[in-house]
Amino acid sequence: MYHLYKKDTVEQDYNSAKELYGELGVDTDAVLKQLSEFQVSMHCWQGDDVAGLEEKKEGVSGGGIMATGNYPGRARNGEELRADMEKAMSLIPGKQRVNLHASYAETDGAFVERDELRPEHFRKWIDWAKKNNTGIDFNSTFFAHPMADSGFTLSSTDKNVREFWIRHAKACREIAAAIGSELGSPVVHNIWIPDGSKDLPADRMLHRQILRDSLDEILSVKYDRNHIIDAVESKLFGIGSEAYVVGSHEFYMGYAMTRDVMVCLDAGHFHPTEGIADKISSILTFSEELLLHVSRGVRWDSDHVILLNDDLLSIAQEIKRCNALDRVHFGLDFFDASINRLTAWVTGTRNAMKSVLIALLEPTHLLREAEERGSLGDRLALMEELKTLPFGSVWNKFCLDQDVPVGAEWLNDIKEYEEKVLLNRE
Ligand code: RNT
Ligand code: ZN
Repeated sequence: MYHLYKKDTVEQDYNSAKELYGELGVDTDAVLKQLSEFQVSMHCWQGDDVAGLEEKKEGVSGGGIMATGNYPGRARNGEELRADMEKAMSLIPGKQRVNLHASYAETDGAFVERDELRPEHFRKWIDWAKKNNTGIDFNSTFFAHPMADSGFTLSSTDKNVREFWIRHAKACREIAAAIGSELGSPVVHNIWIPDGSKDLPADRMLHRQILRDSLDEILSVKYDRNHIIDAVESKLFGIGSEAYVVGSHEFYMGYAMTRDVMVCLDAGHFHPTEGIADKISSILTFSEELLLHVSRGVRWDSDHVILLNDDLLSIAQEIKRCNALDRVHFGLDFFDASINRLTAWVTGTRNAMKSVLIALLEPTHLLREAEERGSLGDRLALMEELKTLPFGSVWNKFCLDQDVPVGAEWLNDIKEYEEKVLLNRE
């Protein structure tokens, strides 16, 4: 059994932290309120290793992404996936949205091709979201499908292939808009394609022009922004697309800025030492909104469970310092099959919330004052001193208020769920 916190201790610690932050000009009660309204978009694909729920015609191909590991208990159907996700969410303070992929359609045993998907194929997800009072986000699925086998989808030179995927994306946007309208909360619809090549292409431009035109065709159908917000996600390289990725960062920056769609920055899709935090203020200078896929790159993999490390903290800090909590959509994107999948979800999502809490607790005005005075030594020293403020006491109080386990207590719940539920799955 992991240590159980005493309510009184949590309250006492919070009160002294509150006093200290108060002296620095930070109102912790107001921060807790703000944090309780902040939404993290939790990705369903951590629960089943990105397998999806489709009735498959034949074997699937990966598109350069894969979850490694074979920890027991993978969700095998929609019911199990939703139950696992619900359990994980019960251990995370704050509000979550549910991020779906088109491959999580439920079609009652019938094979439905990706370009024929309809809102009703997501009825179970929608009803479940309503019951849990959460929003939904959505992704077209351009991988794990025979039509993606050539390594090209929307940027394919083959008209048949290209048009199939254009129809798919159009169907997905219709689904997203329908869900957004039904739930009364705009659905973020994200497009990521695996297109690229293992070795040096002779014509890099051709596929990019085709991709531009395909996207224009997809986005020519207009929807109410209160129902759907479109995003495009870049990548540097993938397995099998080491030398060339059609949808690079520069490509989508240009596309998004000229077409008024959101850029999606995935933290794992850049050079190993290149963080995404610094990009936030640049993009928000020109764009109203921004989508993040918060992930963790480790060498060639871009999808490890996120840690409360400098990368994550800098992202949250930038959102706060740009005063852009309502302009940044905070999505998670990691998948680990080598540990209990709920542990992965809960660890990563709690970390996302913690990072935002730490950022909101920052007395940014003190840093700005030092900067304005030109006291750069003070600014640096202050940033370092702020690192040891008692944010943990505020976090524990947040968990207590939100009626979720404090500290590592939640691992007890996971263990019980693993024994009772997960280990009974074949
Ligand atoms: C792949 C992209 C993409 C996917 C998910 C499943 O490199 O990051 O966002 O991980 O959509
Ligand atoms: Zn991503």
